[in-house]
Amino acid sequence: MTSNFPWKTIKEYEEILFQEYNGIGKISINRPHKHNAFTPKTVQEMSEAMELARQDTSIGVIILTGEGGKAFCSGGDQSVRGDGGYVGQDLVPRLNVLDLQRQIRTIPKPVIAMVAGWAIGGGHVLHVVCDLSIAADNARFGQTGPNVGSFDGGFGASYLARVVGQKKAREIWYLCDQYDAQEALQMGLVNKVVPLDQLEATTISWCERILEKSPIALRMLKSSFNAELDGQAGIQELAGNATLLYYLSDEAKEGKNAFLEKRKPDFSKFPKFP
Ligand code: S0N
Repeated sequence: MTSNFPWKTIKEYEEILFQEYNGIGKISINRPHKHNAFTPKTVQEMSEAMELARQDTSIGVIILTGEGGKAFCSGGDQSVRGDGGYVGQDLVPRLNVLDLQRQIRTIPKPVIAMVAGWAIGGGHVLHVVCDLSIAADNARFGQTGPNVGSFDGGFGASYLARVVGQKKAREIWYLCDQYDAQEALQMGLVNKVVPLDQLEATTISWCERILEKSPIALRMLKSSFNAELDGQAGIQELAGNATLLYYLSDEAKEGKNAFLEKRKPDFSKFPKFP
């Protein structure tokens, strides 16, 4: 699937592409020969790119995808799965995709999964944890864990159940069936289905519409959606954003300035809202 947009590389990696276009960051798994299955290195590169996208104030929205048009991601690369996790070049077993899932969930910018082809296993969970999912008509979704000797009982089970409901989530995991794009749309697993040749243009168009919106409103909304489900970690995220807003106020600035000026702060002029 060739791109019609002038993406610029932000940083070169071995197993992913990390690019930017007009305030949109794109992180793309580049292992199409394995249906974009991830190794510990793929995940480590995605994590670094996600952090760079977070820190880059010119990026307002991130697309997560896979190269080749035949797969978004087919999960953990089973050929490097060892005892205790997926084994990287340092021979240490890891399941570092869990860290990436949390990054996607907590980065204060919308993350959109652009899904062509297979979104399977741990690759399916990656699209589930994204804020939005746009699917090509060739997309196929499913979990394989109970067939291949694994399971994701974290976001892969609990958040999936929040998205599609308990009965459907249990069906997805217990039967390990594969679902086409229309079925995914019907169960609320994806936001939109488009022909494959319109996938990128549609995703960019959604990103551009999001970029027109207030970044702080989007940030607050993302952490508000998370807070209901994520317990203390969710409240911390939402409260961090409340603190950010408070820092921006004259009232908070008065406290800081008074300290630096070695005087008593005067908060009397600030309204005590009802
Ligand atoms: C996607 C499938 C159904 C596509 O079938 P198709 O079209 O017939 O293509 P294939 O010929 O099978 O594949 C093309 C080439 O790609 C290789 N390949 C595909 N997927 C993988 C993979 N996951 N690992 C390694 N290689 C893969 C094929 O081998 C083939 O290569 P060649 O041409 O050289 O033979 C089909 O490919 C399929 O079923 N794939 C496997 C899907 C799967 O089971 N994935 C792993 C699921 N588990 C995880 O992802 C674990 C990670 C995880 O997220 C997790 C997180 C938290 C807690 C636990 C877990 C956990 O589940 O362990």
